[in-house]
Amino acid sequence: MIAQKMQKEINDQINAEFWSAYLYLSMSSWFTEQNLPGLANWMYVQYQEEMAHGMKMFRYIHERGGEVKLQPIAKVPTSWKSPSAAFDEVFKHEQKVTSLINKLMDTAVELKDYASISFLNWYIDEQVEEEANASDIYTTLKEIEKMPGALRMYDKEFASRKFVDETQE
Ligand code: OFO
Repeated sequence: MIAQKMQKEINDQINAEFWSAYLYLSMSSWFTEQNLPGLANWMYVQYQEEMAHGMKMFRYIHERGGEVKLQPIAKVPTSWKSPSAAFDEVFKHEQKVTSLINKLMDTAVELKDYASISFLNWYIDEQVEEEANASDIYTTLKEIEKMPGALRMYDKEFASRKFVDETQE
């Protein structure tokens, strides 16, 4: 049985993951409206990934005999000043999520909840990739977004990205 404190914090994180999904879906819509379908697709895949991150926690709480308590999803922004501004927000948001995951790990360690430590290790590794991806795209966009031709070419690189659910063992 999972401890109440751990259960509450994972429930809060499910909400944070679903909020991330909602943010990236909003960004996907905005990129579509900017005629950047590749980046819109990248964001749509990111939305699917965040839903899967939340659902992995959802299943875990049940596996541990706990209760899932879904909470309201707060409002998300709907427009950005530029493509790089959107990715700057992604990067900063992912840094925040990393700190939330680290706090969850602190609680698991404090409670000597070894199952949760093992479970959360997946998220610790995932956050390294999430931050690196956002930072790389931000850096490139910052350099090229004033050059329409280069921006269109770069956008095409993301058109074929497909969602692969890495949360299923
Ligand atoms: Fe779930 O990794 Fe992004 O937020």
